[in-house]
Amino acid sequence: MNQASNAPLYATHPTSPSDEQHDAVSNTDSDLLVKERTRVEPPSLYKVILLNDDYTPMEFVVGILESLFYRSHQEAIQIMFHVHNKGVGICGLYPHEVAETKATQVMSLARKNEHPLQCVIEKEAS
Ligand code: TYC
Repeated sequence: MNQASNAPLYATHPTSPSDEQHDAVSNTDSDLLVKERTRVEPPSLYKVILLNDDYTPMEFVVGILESLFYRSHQEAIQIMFHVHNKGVGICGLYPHEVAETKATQVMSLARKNEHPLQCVIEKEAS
């Protein structure tokens, strides 16, 4: 191994709002070496929301919640009934790209099975 034995093999990145990134600083001979500290905001989260309809079978919605949102069977049944009774319900909270992908997967699986199930995403208040 041509690396100091205790050096990490990967780059670390901030994990909480209080974390700071230590930006690299150019250091030509004439520059002062000043450590810049830039605060990094955590990524915004988006709710993936299921909408109720009169035709999508309950078991199909439960299956979606188990397979795409990794909910337990009991949780999936609870969320499905919440949507059935209240009209809308949250499947999960994710960064934007993940939320978009989940919603697209829900709609795609629903259409393949000829169900009118609708799924939208909404930015979480921050
Ligand atoms: N209301 C549907 C029915 O009675 C079940 C359902 C639940 C549909 C949740 C959509 O997001 C949904 N078969």
